[in-house]
Amino acid sequence: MITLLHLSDIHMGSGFAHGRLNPETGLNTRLEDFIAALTRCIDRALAEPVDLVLFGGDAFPDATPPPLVQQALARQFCRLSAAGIPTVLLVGNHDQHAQGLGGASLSIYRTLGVPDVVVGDRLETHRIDTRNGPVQVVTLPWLTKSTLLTRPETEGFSMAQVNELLLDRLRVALEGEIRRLDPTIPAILLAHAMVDTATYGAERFLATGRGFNIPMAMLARPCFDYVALGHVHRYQVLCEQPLMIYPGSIERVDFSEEAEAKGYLLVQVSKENTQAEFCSLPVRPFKTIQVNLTEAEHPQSRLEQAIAKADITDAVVRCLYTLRTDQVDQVDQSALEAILADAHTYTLQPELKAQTNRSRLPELGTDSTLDPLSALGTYLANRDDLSDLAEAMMTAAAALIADETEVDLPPETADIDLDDLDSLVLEETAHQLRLL
Ligand SMILES: [Mn+2]
Repeated sequence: MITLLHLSDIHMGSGFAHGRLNPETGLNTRLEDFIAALTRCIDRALAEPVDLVLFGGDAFPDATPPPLVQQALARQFCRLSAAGIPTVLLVGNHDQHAQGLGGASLSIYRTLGVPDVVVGDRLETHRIDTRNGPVQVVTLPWLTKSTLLTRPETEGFSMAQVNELLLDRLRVALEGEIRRLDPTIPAILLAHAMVDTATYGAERFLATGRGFNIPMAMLARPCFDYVALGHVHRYQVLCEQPLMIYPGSIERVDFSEEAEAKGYLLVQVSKENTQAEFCSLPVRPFKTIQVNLTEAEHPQSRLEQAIAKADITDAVVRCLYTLRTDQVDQVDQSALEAILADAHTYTLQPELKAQTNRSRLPELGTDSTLDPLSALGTYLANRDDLSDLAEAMMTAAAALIADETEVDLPPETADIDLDDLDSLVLEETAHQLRLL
């Protein structure tokens, strides 16, 4: 039996806006929180000690973390290396560099030849000798179109067709790895992917790359004794046989993770019966206080009551309140700030209730016979702030409506790599245009 620790989605260096400067260390307190969470994971791996550590991808918010952040992560993983605990670092979408292949932020470990560290930046099977015997780990990093397909192969294809083609290629490539597995040795699939049956988390707001969903059945293969996932920030068990789990992120990246438990998994892998235990981490609480003051007779005391009721000590707090324009003078911000002083950090986010509905352009009216391009043209003609982009938007919209995937954009957008454009968003725009 192999005991392993499975963690994922560290995102070290993100969410600084929710922290403050620690005058004693000169560091943002949220960086310190993320370091503390990772340190606890590594402490546990060493204390057990586990035979293997699997990291499911997304080490940093992007592939070029500042040296300080890069070092903070390396310092923790090097403790595993020093203890002789094999570690697999999988490349997530946030670790990939837009230019070139491979995980720029993680491949440094391979370049330096850090002992017992394996970098999973392609679909590959690694045979790893642990102190409790050998194990096979198939790494499946975040896939993009360029990982499995060349540009000419996808020319003239719609996004849906490209996704189909990608899945076909993946099916064949994964089958190749599976057939080469030794059935007498425990086998694990470590994948950074959006599995179609997962419940979404913050990752859907964070991902800028073009990704695609993988059907669960493609990964839930009986040859695997455990399927270790990364990418979705919410802890969830997707499948029991084989056991397939997203451990989620180890710290809260933003408010969308307010209610989620954060932690890592301790997994006992065997050919007969794999068991996993979710171990929660004592991460910093996030607290949303939401109050509608528009009907309140005494907005200030109503707001103060709501804050007093919430457990804000050491929490990252946001206070969202709606009020009428005539109530603005009745809210004393400095008094609120005094009450919120026990919070780790806080933001006050007042929203004025609109007195009138937003007016539509009369030209757009309710005339449903207007074609999408004319509608977009009318809209742009009324938006002086978009005049620089108007021509490019019209060209792009026309191409999208014609279902063309290659869009010739004007020179001012030439520094944008088309592969980085989230064409799903563009497609969505096209759909909305059709609905105008
Ligand atoms: Mn991800």
